[in-house]
Amino acid sequence: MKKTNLLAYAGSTVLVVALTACTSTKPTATTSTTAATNPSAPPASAAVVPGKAKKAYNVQFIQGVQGDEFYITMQCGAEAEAKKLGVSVTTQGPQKFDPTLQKPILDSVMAAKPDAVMIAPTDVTAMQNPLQQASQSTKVVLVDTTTDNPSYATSAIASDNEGGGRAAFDAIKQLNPNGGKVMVMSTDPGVSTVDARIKGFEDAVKADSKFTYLNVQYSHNDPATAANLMGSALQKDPDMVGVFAANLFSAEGTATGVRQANKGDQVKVVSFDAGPNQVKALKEGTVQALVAQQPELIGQYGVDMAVAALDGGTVTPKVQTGFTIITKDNVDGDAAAAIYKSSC
Ligand code: T6T
Repeated sequence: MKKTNLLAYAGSTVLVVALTACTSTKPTATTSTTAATNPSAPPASAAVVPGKAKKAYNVQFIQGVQGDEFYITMQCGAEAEAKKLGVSVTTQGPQKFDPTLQKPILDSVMAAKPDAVMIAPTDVTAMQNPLQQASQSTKVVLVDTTTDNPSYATSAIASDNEGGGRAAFDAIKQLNPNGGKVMVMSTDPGVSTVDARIKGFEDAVKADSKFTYLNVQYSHNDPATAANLMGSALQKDPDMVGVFAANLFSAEGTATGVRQANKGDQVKVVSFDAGPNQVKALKEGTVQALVAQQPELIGQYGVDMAVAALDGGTVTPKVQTGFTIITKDNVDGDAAAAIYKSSC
């Protein structure tokens, strides 16, 4: 695989909102959207952040799930920004990526009357009404995921997930120029981010006659389930050439399943996210490319937007962050900074 090809593709597809530098104490943003020329560099040309918040606001961050390096890294970005602005961020998340576990956390957070809630909703439908209701008494900032109708939100900050799915297919295509059968390993239907990634990937596969789209398998965000599903899928389609794993936990399980089936030479795996276990699989050669998001930046912008709204400043309703495509060739070089953290 040629590093330059993958990186060039990523550079041409990563869309970011460019925020203009300014010394104002409130975030202001241009509406321009630019292509990142270097996907390993932060996508925003210059982030505009308030100097200090007008008050020591209390921002509550509710993750999609605890212990996920994507959300841990987001927490690090949020906490660093909060410190800079003179506000507080408290973080908690459900044990599983599950709205029945996340809603009670939102309820208890709301009972304490926070100034703002920054949340990654775990389901597009189940979290719609609870968040709409919450927005009547607090600022709601969506980070990463969204719900069916996010019009209640002060701001929504996320990756270009559909574009990331397309980028994943392009990586698989470069690894398998002759085409073949490919599939997706996902989490659960109803998660906005992974659903968008699947769409981007599926549309791209279906537009390329050399490739056959098998299906999407749902691992419930559990690596062991993903590994089992992968083993069965390879028994059914032993000539499969590629898998797109749509997030961190499905990727961990996919790598295990491919390794256990001894199919590492034949099946090329490209996954979203860049947790430490995924990086290990990349270095070992079970996974060929990682589409790393910018969770730290998402957390930072989340706090910026909450503070801007509370201060009565300018809020950008939708902020899109970029990607870094990590391969074996750049993992220890200019892409190292894109690897997610296990602690702040
Ligand atoms: O991929 C991220 C996140 O973007 C997605 O919404 C859920 O899964 C992750 O947290 C990775 O585990």
